[in-house]
Amino acid sequence: MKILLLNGPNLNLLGQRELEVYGRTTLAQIEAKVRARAKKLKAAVEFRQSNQEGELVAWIQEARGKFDVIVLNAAAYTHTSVALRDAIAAVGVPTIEIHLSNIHAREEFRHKSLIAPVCCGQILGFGPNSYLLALEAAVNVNANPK
Ligand code: CA2
Repeated sequence: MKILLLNGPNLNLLGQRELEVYGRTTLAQIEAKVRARAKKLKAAVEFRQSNQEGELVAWIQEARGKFDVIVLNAAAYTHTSVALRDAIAAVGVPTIEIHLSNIHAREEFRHKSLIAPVCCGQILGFGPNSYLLALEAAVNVNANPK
């Protein structure tokens, strides 16, 4: 099982700013936890972050034939990006949407996810644990076909 875990804009700042919203854990620390859990689950994980929408679109497109599942924290692009939504819809690789925070308990503009309808599910609101829960979902993604 090969999992592509993508992180969107500003997530490189985790643990450095807005500690009251996103906590003290850095993205590198999340990656280390993800790698440890993936090893236990016998899954291979590629972990990437980009601040550029086009780079995220390219990575999603390139996942076809290389990865079994995409786990995506699209960050602010969740709420704005038709390009990411179209890439997910086109790629044919099951994609799991994740967020650290509960976007529905925050500002109104965060309540809408443009990517949710083309993802197989959402995991949100559990802080860094959202990433670990998503790994569990990813390795079982074919066990619950629609
Ligand atoms: O809760 C999440 O995981 C989000 O995807 C995080 C995004 C936000 O735009 C989404 O609505 C929900 C923001 C990521 C930016 O993270 C920062 C971390 C530290 C300082 C500033 C931003």
